[in-house]
Amino acid sequence: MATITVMDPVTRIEGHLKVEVTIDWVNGRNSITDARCTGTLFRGFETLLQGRAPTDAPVITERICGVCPVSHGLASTLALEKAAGLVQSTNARLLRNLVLGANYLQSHLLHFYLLAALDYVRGPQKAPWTPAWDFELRDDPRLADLVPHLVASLEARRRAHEMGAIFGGRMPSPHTYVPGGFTLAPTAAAVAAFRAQLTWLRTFISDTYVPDVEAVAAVYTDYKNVGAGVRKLLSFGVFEESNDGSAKLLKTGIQDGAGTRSGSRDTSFNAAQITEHVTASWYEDSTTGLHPAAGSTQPVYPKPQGYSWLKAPRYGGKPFEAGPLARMWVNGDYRSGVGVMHRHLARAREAVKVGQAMDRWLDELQVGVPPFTGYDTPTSGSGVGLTEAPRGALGHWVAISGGKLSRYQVITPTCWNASPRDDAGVRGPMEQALVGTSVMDPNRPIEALRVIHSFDPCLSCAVHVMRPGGAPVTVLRTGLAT
Ligand code: NFE
Repeated sequence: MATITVMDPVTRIEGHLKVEVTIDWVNGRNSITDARCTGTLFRGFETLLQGRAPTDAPVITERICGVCPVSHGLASTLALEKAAGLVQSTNARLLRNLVLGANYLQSHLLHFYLLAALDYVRGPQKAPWTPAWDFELRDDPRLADLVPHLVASLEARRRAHEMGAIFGGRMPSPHTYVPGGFTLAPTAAAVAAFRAQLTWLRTFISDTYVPDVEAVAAVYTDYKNVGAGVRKLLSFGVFEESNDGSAKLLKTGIQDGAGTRSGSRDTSFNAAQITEHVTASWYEDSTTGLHPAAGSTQPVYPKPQGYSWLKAPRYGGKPFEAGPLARMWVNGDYRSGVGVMHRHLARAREAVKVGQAMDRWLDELQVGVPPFTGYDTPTSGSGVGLTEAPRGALGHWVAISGGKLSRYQVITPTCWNASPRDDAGVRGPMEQALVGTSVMDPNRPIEALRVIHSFDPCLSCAVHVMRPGGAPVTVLRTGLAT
């Protein structure tokens, strides 16, 4: 008889995700036969932005998440510049790339060492590594270095944050991303300080992070073939190499059938093909299938078919996986396969590529040249900012009317990956990746966790709570919120 195991919440991710898996005896083993991913909080940022000054948007949307605020600030800034018909200056582009790069490095290190690695090795037997599920791990000497690196990685992540703050002013949530440019002009001293941190981090990435991921992939090599999912990959492209955004370090495109003989790559990505379905989401049914530029956020809870606060984004009506594997695949940098270990390997190799490009962008910076070239809020207009957050494709769609924001829609990477079923009843990428996964112990399905963690989900980005009429939040000088 089938068992239904509910992981609520899934731990060692960002934000609050509930995953329900149905486990049944199939062909002589326990296998996941169905899965439902639930975002358990309403985000509401779209609704609270309406009627505000457009220049508020980068500051407010950076609060969607503390792990990838830079991406939200950038997407918002790009959307506002599109609406105003502005093109960024060279120095603004380079500074945006450098702070975003710092954020990528801290996020990738955080994901592997603090969130995913404990699926493969036992951490020190004290908090924060305990309590933990007791399950069988592979005892292999190739993993011996990984445990001390769980602690060593903390310094690496701190350095990445400190590096981003050199140009970003603070981390997380830098306020240097503004329509019209960037608020800080680079000095020679800042460039030198940034390069010193970057050099240390690039060494850590190449000598520690990449070997650790490769060791896990070698010991758990069977996990290359676990959790493939939809095999449709999507990248909006990121790290602009030209001021108009036509050239990017990681290119825009989609890949259908990744890892199969009949796979086809399509670089003619068309953002008009994006829609959001809400049949299985707690939003008004009449708003399903809308393009985000015409999007609507009308919560309805409960409703009969609803099981998530995440909408279900679709490209050409189909679910697509977003993330480092999608980016690296579309760009031609990693095409070894699709599955749990391929996601980890592609993420680590992306860190190498981004770190290398950051060194070049530092060389290209024009010391002393102001990166802000002016911005006037248009009376009306619309624009889209498409970029890539560490976890995948991120889009902000804005409309301005009477000089105020009249519409704002955000689609985050985790909405693509952890989406619920769409209007056709088709499961989202993470749900599809879970189905078919073998499980040793239905009460402690570590195999399911490995699949989930490989996507690096962030439910903070995907959903957020808002308390209309709630008590105001007071921020004390110590930085603690009451
Ligand atoms: Ni909260 Fe985020 C990233 C965005 S994921 S971390 O990367 O956008 O949905």
